[in-house]
Amino acid sequence: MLMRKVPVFVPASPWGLRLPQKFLFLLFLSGLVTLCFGALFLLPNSSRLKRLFLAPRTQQPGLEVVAEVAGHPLAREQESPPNPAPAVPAPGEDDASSQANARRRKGWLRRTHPTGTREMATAARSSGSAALRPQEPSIPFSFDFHAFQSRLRHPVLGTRADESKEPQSLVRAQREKIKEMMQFAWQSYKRYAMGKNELRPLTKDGYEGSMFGGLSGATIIDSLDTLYLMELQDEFQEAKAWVEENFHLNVSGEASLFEVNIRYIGGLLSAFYLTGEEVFRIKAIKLGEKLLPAFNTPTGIPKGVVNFKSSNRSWGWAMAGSSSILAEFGSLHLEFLHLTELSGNQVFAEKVRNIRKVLRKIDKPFGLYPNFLSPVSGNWMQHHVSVGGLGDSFYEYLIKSWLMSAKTDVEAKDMYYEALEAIETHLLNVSPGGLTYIAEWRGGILDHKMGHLACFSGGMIALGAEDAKEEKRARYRELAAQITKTCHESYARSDTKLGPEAFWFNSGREAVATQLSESYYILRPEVVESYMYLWRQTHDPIYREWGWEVVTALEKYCRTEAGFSGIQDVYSSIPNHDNKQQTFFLAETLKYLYLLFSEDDVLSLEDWVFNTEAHPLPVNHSDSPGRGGGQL
Ligand code: DMJ
Repeated sequence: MLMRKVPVFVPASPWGLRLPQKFLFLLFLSGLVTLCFGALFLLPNSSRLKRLFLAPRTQQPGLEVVAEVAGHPLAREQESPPNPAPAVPAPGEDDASSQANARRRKGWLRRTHPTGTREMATAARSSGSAALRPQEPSIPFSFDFHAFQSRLRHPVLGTRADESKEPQSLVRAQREKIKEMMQFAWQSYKRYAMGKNELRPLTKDGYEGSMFGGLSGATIIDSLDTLYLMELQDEFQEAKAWVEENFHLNVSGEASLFEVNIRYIGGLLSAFYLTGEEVFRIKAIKLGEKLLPAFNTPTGIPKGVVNFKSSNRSWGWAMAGSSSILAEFGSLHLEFLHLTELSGNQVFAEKVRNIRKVLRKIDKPFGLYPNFLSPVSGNWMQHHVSVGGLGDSFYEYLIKSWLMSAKTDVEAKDMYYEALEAIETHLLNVSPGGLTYIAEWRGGILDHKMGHLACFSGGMIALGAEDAKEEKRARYRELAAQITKTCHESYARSDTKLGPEAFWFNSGREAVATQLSESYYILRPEVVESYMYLWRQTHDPIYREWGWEVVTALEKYCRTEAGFSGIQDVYSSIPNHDNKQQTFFLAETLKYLYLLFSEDDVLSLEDWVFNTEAHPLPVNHSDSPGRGGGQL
């Protein structure tokens, strides 16, 4: 039987092509696509098309971040959940990248102007505005940096009136010395630890620590505004370039909400407000978004630890992990309002307004704010009250919220003066030797000690004195001076002329540490911070004298071959270094010292408030013409 050969079934394509024909057709098609795609590079102004078609890796690093914040498809770092609030508009990307590169090539703010100062601010303005060019109608920009700058009452870096009057003055030389210290601290960090969070000057290496959830470069971001202020232009450029190229947010560790906020967010916000450089604004907002999950609690009081990857928790040591800390959740207000101002995203302001609401409502024992609060129930967890560690910057942010709002946030003002009244009544003491101090309160019992951290309060009370009720103003000025004098005593009574971490007033001893574990000095700023505010308020030369004592002591006991280090015992004149150059030494201690020896119009207090890491944030001068709907 003849078997008929069954034809092999070759399915025809919809166009009736057989396999070899199909292959040839596809080959031709792919060639055509490659040709068209390649042609994009040859077109004269193809950047817009490139933006449509190219993958993120081909963009400038700074631009990738712009895209991330804008929710742009180019987003490379997809670490955070999609932002439910309106996306931050991106600036003109092409202009920003090419001009930023050009600026880097030329060197930013070269000394074409003899004095720097006003001119420097102008140069920064144009540099910033170039990065923000609003000509791209499809990508509107919501923050008008020019208008913001025009509202400032003083040039950012002042007029340097003292330099023209007395070019060789002592104060100028002192300022120069502090600038040299900053340069040395920066260069040492750069040489041995660039990109790490902190420098270890003895071992000459870097240290990441565990507070920042995998974020790096804390020293760089904390230093940006100090470098700018001191006109260390090359160093500022180095820092900025690092932020543009290496500051990545795709981390997944556990971080302190407070520390990331005051150092990173604060540092980036200030750098933006001083320079108008978009990269700082964008990174600040993006990082701010990463902090938002910490607020997912029944009360909206955030937990202290934010897990950049998953859930959040309170500090294990804070009431067995169940409490949030007053100084931490109470020190977000300034930065978060500015995040809203710069992003148009209300979510940041809502978070801190809610914290305010909870605190306003809750019962306060004797009008005092205890340090631990449950983010679940909204109840106090313990009756420990302190103007030092755990409580400190909460009070600071109340008065500064009032000032930053250009004196419109009356609620903050009222809360501040009510709290201060309670502190005065229940915590304030005068020692037998006549030293005024703020003790710590434990359910009605006083610990007669003050921490170094509490020494910021002299400056805070001075800053708030002017807006107190008429009958309290002189009292608060005097109180500020007395507390600052006590803190100076804690320095003067040590062998190194640097102050201990905590000092006591009991058993006949006054303003000294009573045990070795409290005798260390880790380059903290609070005492010189108060000198700076008291100087600006009184112009009493004693504050510059005291400030200079600190400079001398830092040089003698804390300067090492490879940077500055804390010391373990201020009562020993043979220093035992702790091998850490803290980031706040560059952000705060050196900045406040420099300002102490500067004219009052340098970062004028009319225009700026300093966050608790000494990063200047602008006052909302909403009375000025052209003000556009600010939130502060
Ligand atoms: C800084 O990080 C801040 O000033 C904070 O408010 C308290 N402690 C350090 C410096 O001592």
